[in-house]
Amino acid sequence: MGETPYGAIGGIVAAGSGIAAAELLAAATRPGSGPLVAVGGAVIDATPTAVKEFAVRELGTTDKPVLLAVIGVVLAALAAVTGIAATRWPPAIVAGTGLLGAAGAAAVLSRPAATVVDVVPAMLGAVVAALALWWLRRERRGVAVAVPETGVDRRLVLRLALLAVGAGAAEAAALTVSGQRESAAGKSREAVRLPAAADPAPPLPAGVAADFTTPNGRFYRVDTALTVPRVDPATWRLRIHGMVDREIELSLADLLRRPLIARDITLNCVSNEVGGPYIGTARWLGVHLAALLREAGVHRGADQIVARSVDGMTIGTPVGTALDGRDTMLAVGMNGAPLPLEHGFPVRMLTPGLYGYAGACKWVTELELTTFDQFDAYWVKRGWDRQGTVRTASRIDQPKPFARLAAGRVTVAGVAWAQRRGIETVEVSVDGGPWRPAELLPTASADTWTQWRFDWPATSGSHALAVRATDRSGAVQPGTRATPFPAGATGWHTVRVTVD
Ligand SMILES: Nc1nc2c(c(=O)[nH]1)N[C@H]1C(S)=C(S)[C@@H](COP(=O)(O)O)O[C@H]1N2
Ligand SMILES: [Mo]
Repeated sequence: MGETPYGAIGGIVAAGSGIAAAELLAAATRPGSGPLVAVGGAVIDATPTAVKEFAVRELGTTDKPVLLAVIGVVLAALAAVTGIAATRWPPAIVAGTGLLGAAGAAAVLSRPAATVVDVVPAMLGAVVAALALWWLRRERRGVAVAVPETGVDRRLVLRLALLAVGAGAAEAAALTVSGQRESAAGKSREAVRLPAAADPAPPLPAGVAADFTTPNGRFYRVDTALTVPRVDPATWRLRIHGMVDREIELSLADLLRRPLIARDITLNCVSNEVGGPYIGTARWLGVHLAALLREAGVHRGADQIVARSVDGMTIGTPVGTALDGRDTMLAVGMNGAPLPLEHGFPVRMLTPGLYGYAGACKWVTELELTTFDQFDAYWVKRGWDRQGTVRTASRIDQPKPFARLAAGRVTVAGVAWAQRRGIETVEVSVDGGPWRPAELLPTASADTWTQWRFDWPATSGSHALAVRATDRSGAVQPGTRATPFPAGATGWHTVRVTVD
């Protein structure tokens, strides 16, 4: 083997050692503050909206593993280049590891919750990587170690193996430590006892479909958190401040002592494509926000609530949507259980009628009363609509696209939603023909989706089924196609099928 492959492998092994050391120190001292996740977070924040939309659309929830894999490949390439350069020009050791360490430290500092000491793991990583590269320098003089026939440098191979094993062990230890924290977070969630609602959800109407409520395990998840934030419910606090007469600070126990409401509410993501999966309905338990805001005394002129989460997300919600009588809440429970960690444990916002990015901050710790003029929240900075009002929309769930069906009676079914306004009618059109009314199933309220059914006498051939909804304000869902950016997709969901 020549210098170049040794250099490349050496570079990768040295970088792996540095990263493992950094991740271990971070996991042991401040979980979630490691440089790898920080780089991922910085990349997510810097990713242009078009690329984010593409990732959400094409990759769904695998977008995060894919991102980590891409970062891994890029890092390996940079490490290999550093390693090769180091075989020719030793100062490259310091230059390369220094640059990678600085990039890691910068990414760590770019994280909202970061403090200066959080750069220590990245710096340690750079030093470990540099020492490893130095140790791996191929001996040119002195003891002859190369076996001439094969060109294999035994001592170098041994050192590479030792470093690889050490890095593997450190990485395994880091994963064990964070795994333990994770199960501790899970246990503290299980220990939370939620009181019953003082104002319970109206019972679901008779005849509601079995899949009206989305089970927690099947509820879509959309967020920018590369690792799920672990919030200790014992130390969690919510601060309500800004343009208020009296600041309020609440612990979880304080929150749970207040009268709780339970409501069925459909939540959906503005990034959902026409026909997309990012929508679900759950029975949420929480504290009505209006009461808390009245206690705080919101100043005249404050038109925006900026919710901040432990991971630095900011979500701007119009003040009006918390005070106009709708069930805007600080939710603590979802379908009879404490909020799942990935859905915002211990507390999240929920605003009926608004897309998640505008009204549903997870892992929330702060509500600041301010104005839209004064502050742009995370997604608004990236060009998304300020108001985030849910558009009237509908989806065909059955039959599936490109299904092969037998001729005869076929049930076409799906959901339609227009939270706050409610669904008035759903219509289906076959092959661009007249719109025919679908049967609406019972639903909980205007804040939940409406399930629908349509009996279709299918004849053989290939057919296009389209659906459109009309909400109770009389607005008909428009057929014009619009992308999710900047205010939610429009267009009729159309499914093509073949009937034999
Ligand atoms: N802290 C935090 N809250 C967040 C987000 C986020 O990235 N971070 N994403 C929002 C978006 S875009 C949506 S659609 C909903 C999704 O909530 P879910 O994952 O519980 O379905 O959460 C909202 N709350
Ligand atoms: Mo979203």
